Amino acid sequence: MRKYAALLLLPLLTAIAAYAGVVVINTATGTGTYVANPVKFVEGSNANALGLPGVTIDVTITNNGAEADVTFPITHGKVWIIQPLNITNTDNTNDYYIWIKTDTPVTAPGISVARMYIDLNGDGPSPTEAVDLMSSSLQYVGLLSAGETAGVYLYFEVDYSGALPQDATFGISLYYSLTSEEPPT
Ligand SMILES: [Ca+2]
Repeated sequence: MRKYAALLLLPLLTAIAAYAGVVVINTATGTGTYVANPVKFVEGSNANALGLPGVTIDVTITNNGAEADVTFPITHGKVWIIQPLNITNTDNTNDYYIWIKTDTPVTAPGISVARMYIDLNGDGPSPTEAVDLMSSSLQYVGLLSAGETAGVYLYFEVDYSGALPQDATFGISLYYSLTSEEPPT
């Protein structure tokens, strides 16, 4: 009786060893098809205009409108920089959902408020179109309609006695999508 039990056990151990050594490989390929970027940065109405004495609102657009760099003056008090930049939807058929993520928040001393406004409907900046440049979260702005252009506004509050504070720098990313599903960041 004890002899049979030993014989049955042996094939079972062999089967387990065989499964552990099996590897199956499936494959996939991918192809990215280029299309022109439909939503892009373009120069605003005050691009390259004199902001305050000594400082021009300097705007550089690169990578077919996918990237922009803006320099501008700020000073003591409350400062608006009006449309250095626009965001244009060159797609005449589709609306796009717009988010802004502040990648590099403003941290300069003396700056208590720093906002970007995306005027989606041409009636000027409103609180619902505001993006906090002092917070690094992804912020939904709204829908940019087919063929429309949104004006970008910057707003700062500087309360600082004595000499001017250091330069205020920030970095943002513009997210756009045909669907309202919040994008990964
Ligand atoms: Ca507006």
